[in-house]
Amino acid sequence: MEKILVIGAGGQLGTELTSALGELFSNENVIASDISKQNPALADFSFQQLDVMDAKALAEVVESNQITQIYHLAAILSAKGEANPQQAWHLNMTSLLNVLELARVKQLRKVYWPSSIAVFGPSTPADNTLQDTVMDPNTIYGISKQAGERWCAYYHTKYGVDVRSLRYPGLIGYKSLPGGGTTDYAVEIFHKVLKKEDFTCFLSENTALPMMYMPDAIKATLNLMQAPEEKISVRSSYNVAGFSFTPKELVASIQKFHPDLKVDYAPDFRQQIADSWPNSINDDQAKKDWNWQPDFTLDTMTQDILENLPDYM
Ligand code: AKB
Repeated sequence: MEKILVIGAGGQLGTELTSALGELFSNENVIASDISKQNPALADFSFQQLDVMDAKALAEVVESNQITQIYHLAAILSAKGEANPQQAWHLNMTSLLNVLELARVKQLRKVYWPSSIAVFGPSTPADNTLQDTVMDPNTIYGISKQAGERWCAYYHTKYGVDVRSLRYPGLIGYKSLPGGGTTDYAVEIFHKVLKKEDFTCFLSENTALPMMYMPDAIKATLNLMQAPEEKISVRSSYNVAGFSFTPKELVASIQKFHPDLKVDYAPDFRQQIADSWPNSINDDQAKKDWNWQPDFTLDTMTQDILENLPDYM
């Protein structure tokens, strides 16, 4: 029987992934944890307030709950990381090392840790970016994700830890808000339109970025984690793609339902981060290894969010 610990369960991805894991393994086998107090969306789960930087406290939670798998989602994202690079590096790296080391010592069955398209940089070919290509990240978040990928591959090769990872594009969901990313505009705009407010976008209108709708991100994560071990040929982190769009294309998609939406563009420091990331991602390896296929397009996502977001606002 599997007992799962989700670290960073109160965040944008965590709240939805914890629910999905509860459906798969049943809620009593999933322990939600976060440095913040319990998110009301996690009311149906056992909750541990936990600072993953405290290796001893982490080991105690794992031991007392007989945890067999960890999903470690806590991280400082790209835009927020630039405000305090030392802190972002420290949190993103030390927390991962605490988890990997515990997985080695306790022989945990599986570990999940998200990487990001932020591992790519200005010299990476921007269109249809391949799994294996130039990587020169220039945000501290991207640098920590690239180093983290190497640590994951190292723990797998050297100690046999079954750690798996995806390079998420920008994740868009309606159930919770993102915090501190460069792709956050694509969530904020939906809140503005439903409040009938104008939107000022912090990226320029033609900035194409890889994005993914949350149900596809959850599906990709669960598919990867359930794939037989011998199918996992990438032990750093898999490229996965949903779709790519520019702010202008997202606005046009929303305007099919809300023609009165007004947007202006005031690019800030996040523009430079976005410009260093790919426009689109090649995920052939994920398709080949564990049959990855996204379900949503830009327009089907837009429609789904506009229908469902009002219940969460
Ligand atoms: C961010 O914008 O920092 C994240 C990411 C792409 O990893 N959403």
